[in-house]
Amino acid sequence: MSQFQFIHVEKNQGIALVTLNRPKQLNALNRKLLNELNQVFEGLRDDASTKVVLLTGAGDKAFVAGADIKEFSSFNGEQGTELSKEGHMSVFNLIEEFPKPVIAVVNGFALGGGLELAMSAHLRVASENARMGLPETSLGLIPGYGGTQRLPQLIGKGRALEMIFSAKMIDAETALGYGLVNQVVPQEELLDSAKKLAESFMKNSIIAMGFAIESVNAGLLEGSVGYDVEVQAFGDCFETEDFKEGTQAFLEKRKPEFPGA
Ligand code: DAK
Repeated sequence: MSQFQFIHVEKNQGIALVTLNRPKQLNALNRKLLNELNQVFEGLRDDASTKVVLLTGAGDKAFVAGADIKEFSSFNGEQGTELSKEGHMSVFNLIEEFPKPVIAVVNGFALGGGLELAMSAHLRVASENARMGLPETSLGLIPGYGGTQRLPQLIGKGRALEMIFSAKMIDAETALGYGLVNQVVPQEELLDSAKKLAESFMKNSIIAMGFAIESVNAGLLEGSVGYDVEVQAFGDCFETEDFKEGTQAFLEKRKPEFPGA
């Protein structure tokens, strides 16, 4: 599958290793990468030889440091809402509803859209140097790819809101204690540990796992309007002066001064 600019896919004995490959930008998610991710997952869903998917970032520094701030800093409210909706459907929900296990292999920073991507996977293994957070409020935004819904599902409302309000990162041990990741291992053992986990799953029925994923998701999602509210509120953020100041400050490498109100 070398037709992709930002994604590398390697298949071996039932395991597909999907590597997001923009290491100079810490694998930040731009539209092209998200589009490619959609194509990769649609291909793997229909590929009978793939039983389990591992999703990771290139390099030893980052899983994904968020959505590409340069790209989204010029979006308006309508584009924000539209792209958030599109991203939910084409990538994050596709992964969450994927009928075979998807394991996020968190090899460094997983921030903003990067943590949201890791949370859309069915489980997460992390390296000891991994750092996770939702820094969106420091940019005048809210998490717009399901983070307001999936983080409280995984770690509870109080801890989730603390992470969102503080915009601070937590380390891998704290994430393990919160239940945000399933395992923490030294970085050099990360991929092997994730592969061992995948192999242990492959001894059981992948078809049954697909039904389990569907059932677990139904229990959490059906009747929930939270994602719709997030999409709308996320778009509204793009119309605020706080958003303009937050993203400009990042690009100019300075601290933001939010006008508020
Ligand atoms: N976007 C674009 N470039 C990024 C980036 C990002 N998110 N994160 C890092 N980079 C770039 C840096 O600008 C830098 O590029 P150069 O200056 O070298 O050209 C390069 O990657 C290396 O980063 P640093 O030099 O900053 O590396 P450090 O080790 O000093 O710091 C860091 C690592 C991860 C702490 C720092 O890079 C950082 O704070 N990164 C930004 C984290 C962040 O705020 N991420 C965004 C969260 S908000 C949307 C839906 C969802 C979202 C947006 C839109 N739509 C539907 C429209 C989600 C938003 C978010 O994810």
